[in-house]
Amino acid sequence: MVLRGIGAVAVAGAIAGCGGGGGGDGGGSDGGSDGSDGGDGGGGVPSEVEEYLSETDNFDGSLEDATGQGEVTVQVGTEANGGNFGYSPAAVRVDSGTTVVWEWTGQGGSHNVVDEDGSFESELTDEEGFTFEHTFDESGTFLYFCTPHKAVGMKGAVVVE
Ligand SMILES: [Cu+2]
Repeated sequence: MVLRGIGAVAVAGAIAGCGGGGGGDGGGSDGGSDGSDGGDGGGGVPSEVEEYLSETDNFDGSLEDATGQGEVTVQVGTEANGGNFGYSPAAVRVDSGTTVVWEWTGQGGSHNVVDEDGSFESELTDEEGFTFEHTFDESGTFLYFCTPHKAVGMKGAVVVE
């Protein structure tokens, strides 16, 4: 029953098509151009990042684009905020799955890397060459700070796409 119904519709369609007649089949509209001109929307700085880093003097208002890299290094204890109290770059954009490696310069006393939401936290150390890493598997915005120097603006952000 059901099959028969469908068949009838198909036949009717075919007949209609034939009747429509004649014309040269046209092939058609190849134009198309497929839309999607890159773009991708990237580039914007989340307002929570701008707000969080508003008193971080080495944040220039943009995110360092580190997408397409499996691993990114952020220096800890670079010259900023009235001493060697900066993360550099202060704000990065990465793909999910990227590992961020923080590397201590040994300048500016003891620093650490503490996520505001508790996703990660390093030791507090002044050891040059010390590293701490975290792999960002989920997209989102991560804000972090250095405990002794948060008050002077030693803060950073990782935006994970
Ligand atoms: Cu610090």
